[in-house]
Amino acid sequence: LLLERQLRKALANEEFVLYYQPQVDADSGRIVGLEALIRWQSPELGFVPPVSFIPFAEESGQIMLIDEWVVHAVCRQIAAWRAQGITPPRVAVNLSGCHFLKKSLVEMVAECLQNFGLEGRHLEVELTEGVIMRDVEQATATLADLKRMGVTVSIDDFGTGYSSLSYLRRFPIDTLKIDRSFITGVTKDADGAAITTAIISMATSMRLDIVAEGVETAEQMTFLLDHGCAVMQGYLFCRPAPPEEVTRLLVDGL
Ligand code: G
Ligand code: G
Ligand code: MN
Ligand code: NA
Repeated sequence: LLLERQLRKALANEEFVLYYQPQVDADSGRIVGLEALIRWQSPELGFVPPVSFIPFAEESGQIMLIDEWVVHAVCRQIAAWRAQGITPPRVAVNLSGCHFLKKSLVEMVAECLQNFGLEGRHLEVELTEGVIMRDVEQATATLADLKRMGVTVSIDDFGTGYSSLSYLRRFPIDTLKIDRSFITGVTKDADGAAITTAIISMATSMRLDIVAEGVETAEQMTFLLDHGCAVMQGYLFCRPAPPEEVTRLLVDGL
């Protein structure tokens, strides 16, 4: 297959790059986290967004190598910032479900951290709800191993999957990321506001951290602050940006 060959070449030739989007404490304006987002700059195809190749990479099995590249590249970047005297916040990586459920994941993460002299607390893993429910036993073991290492775990797109709420108690999860579709609705429709308010109050009572995704307007920000959610990610604060720009933001602030 053509795309399969192109992805193999992309890995070999370092055609992938990572952008980072800040997670901001809207009260203080401080950057409290970063999410790494992969981009493929192909000489033949041009700029290819992740939605156009991640699903294919998951089918072809190449996602394992891509995820490994991402974790490695993130650790390399964190180490580079630290070497420059910058203390970066925790960096979140999106891991594909098929990868998360492999036993080798924990070793791979541990090895990357060790290679760059980092600790688990430097890294966060983002998963979707469906991934955990697909194989509860394996997911439980992996989450426990990550927890022991100090790596935190957040649930991405929260509210859009199968929310068996009981799993939130059983699994060592640190953060819920409220899906962008609800945030878009908070100031527009009753459902968006109700669901967002319910997620915030549930997360708060379970002592989980919350991140609101896709915050684009000041009205959305105000709604979230008024309802007890201070950490936000979205175009209102910053688009995903290349490392040089993020370096500047970490030094000078937003
Ligand atoms: O900017 P955005 O188009 O980056 O990302 C689109 C989707 O691609 C997101 O839902 C995200 O989960 C996924 N994605 C982005 N970066 C990565 C990555 O490094 N690994 C995996 N597996 N998925 C990613
Ligand atoms: O992993 P996840 O599915 O959460 O990926 C986040 C996606 O949302 C990325 O594609 C990122 O570029 C995108 N994104 C981040 N902030 C905003 C925003 O404020 N508005 C919109 N429309 N998309 C956003
Ligand atoms: Mn994500
Ligand atoms: Na998301």
